[in-house]
Amino acid sequence: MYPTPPPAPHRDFISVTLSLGQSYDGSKSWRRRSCWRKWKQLSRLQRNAILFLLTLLLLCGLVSYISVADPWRAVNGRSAEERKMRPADPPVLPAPQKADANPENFPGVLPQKPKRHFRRRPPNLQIRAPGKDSEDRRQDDTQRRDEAVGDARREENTQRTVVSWRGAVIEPQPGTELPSRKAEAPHKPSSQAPRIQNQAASPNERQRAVIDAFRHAWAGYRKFAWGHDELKPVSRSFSEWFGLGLTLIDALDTMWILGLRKEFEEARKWVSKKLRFQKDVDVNLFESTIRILGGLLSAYHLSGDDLFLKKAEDFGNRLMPAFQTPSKIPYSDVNIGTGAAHPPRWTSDSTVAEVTSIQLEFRELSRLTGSRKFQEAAEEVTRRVHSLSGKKDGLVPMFINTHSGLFTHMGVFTLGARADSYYEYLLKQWIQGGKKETQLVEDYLEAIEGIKRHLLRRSEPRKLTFVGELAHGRFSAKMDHLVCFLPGTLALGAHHGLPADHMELARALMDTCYQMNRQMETGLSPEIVHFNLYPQSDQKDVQVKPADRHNLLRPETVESLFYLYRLTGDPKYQDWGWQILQSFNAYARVPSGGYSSISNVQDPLNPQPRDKMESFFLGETLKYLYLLFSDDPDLLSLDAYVFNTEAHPLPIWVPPRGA
Ligand code: DMJ
Repeated sequence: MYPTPPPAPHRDFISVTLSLGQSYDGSKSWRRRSCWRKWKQLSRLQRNAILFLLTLLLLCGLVSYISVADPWRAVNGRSAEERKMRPADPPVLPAPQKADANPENFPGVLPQKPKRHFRRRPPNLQIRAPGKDSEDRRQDDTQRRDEAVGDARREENTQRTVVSWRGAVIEPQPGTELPSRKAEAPHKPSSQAPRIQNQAASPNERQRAVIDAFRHAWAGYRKFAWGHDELKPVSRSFSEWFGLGLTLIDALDTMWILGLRKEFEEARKWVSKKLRFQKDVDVNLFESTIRILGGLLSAYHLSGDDLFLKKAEDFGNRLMPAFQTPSKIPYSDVNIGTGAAHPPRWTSDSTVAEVTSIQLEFRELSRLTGSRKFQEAAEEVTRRVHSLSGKKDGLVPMFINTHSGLFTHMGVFTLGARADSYYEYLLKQWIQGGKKETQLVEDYLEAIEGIKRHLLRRSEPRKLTFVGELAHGRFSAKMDHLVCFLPGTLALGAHHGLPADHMELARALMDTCYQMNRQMETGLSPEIVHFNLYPQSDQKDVQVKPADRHNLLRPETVESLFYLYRLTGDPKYQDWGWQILQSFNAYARVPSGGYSSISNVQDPLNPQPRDKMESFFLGETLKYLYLLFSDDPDLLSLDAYVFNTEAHPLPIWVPPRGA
């Protein structure tokens, strides 16, 4: 028998009494009828109160289920692979500033501690607010970190775009904002600015050797080429390309990172007093964007000095006429004084890598100034290139016509000159924007599959994995030294959640790039190599044609060594970089100051200096070497910064405060 029901309670308060006596037959229908009768007997107030209570209970249940279920799934439900692909913790960067904001008003901010990769050491670079005592700073920092984490969580709950690629599930980085939305709502000036001062850790022995190399290079530039584009170290003179102090601007952030404050201040004075863009001079859109615009933006971010942002905005404005073409694919050149833009004299084509490797800088300029036009112009190019036909499994041709907007010279595919940084910027824009712009990463992933399918081979006898070229269906075992950016880019992608086999490929290609240096008599890579594909021959793996024996002090091998060491912790990568630095010192260092590109990497007795120090030697090569020799993953953390193709670090975006 069912127990006797309790007496009906006193009705001064709202209650529900369900009598279960009488002719109970245990059937469901009886229970339904009986409940319904009781329900009808209740007053409207009682019924509303019950409904309200039930709804409340339901909501509480739902909320606690969600909060328990998510971590539970994360712990138990994920496959090992999925867990590997979780994006890094959200970086925290200061909100952007308006160009006219007063730099004195911007105290610094510590970025959120990113996930550590291998070793724990005190950070070398600290972002500080000069003039504030450390206690204030700590409190401010804690508060900002908390707020930023809160922002990131809120964002995570509202936006969850998932990119899916051949079984890979890549979640967007939480806490970042879609660039288009950012540009729509110009940012209010922030009370924060990033400032990096490396007063904390003293450089180790190898880093000191890089500083020594930089000082030597800088001494030559300062003495013989001050304010000019490039040093000619042998003839102790200079050469002009744009007439804009290219080396000086390219080297600004390197000086900051290496802690060369006196040199930085002197260069800053030149930028302030002498750098004028109102000049009747043609500049190459790509080269000037990655070196000058990128250099100024990065100097601004590291120093917090508003001068650099003002210069960047001025320069960016002067580049804009390049985008006024029938197709919206920009011309290669623009006159920054007159605003006349044009393609090269011999063609109306632009280079694919050039028009697709200006986006990081233009997007960042929009973010900082609140002016959308830079970002819109650059992203229109990305959109158009994305939808073009003529690709081969994600691989792009090398030229694009500025009138028709179509690819030209179809059927030739390379990861070297004219195409290289197209692939690099697909990945890096995706990272910059917080891993939400799925089209970018999908194009990148497709291209990597295309590389594997069409361009990857192994040499003989050492079976080095290399990336060759394809011309109208014919494979060529030729690889530019420029392609050595790829191991680093692949490793960076794997770090940000892309498939783990990208890291394996990165390691294999890194070995090859090292061998391209190692197998040369000077220990320095030539500009182009050809790989031997024939097992029976007595040839070496790496072969060089006489016309390709030069070395321009390029950064790509040491750039990738930096990423590989930072992301794996394997010390062999540092050792390899150390060997390369020794080789630069042995064969490219000019006693009176500066380093020179050389004509013959196979002749240590006469490497034939070419009398030119490219600006990227200071902007990239020495910077990457210095970072390679650092054991501190917080020194320009890869979770907080993305390096443009000229090694200028730009912040990974976070949402503006209070958004
Ligand atoms: C640099 O200007 C950049 O790294 C660019 O992406 C390729 N060429 C040089 C360095 O080799």
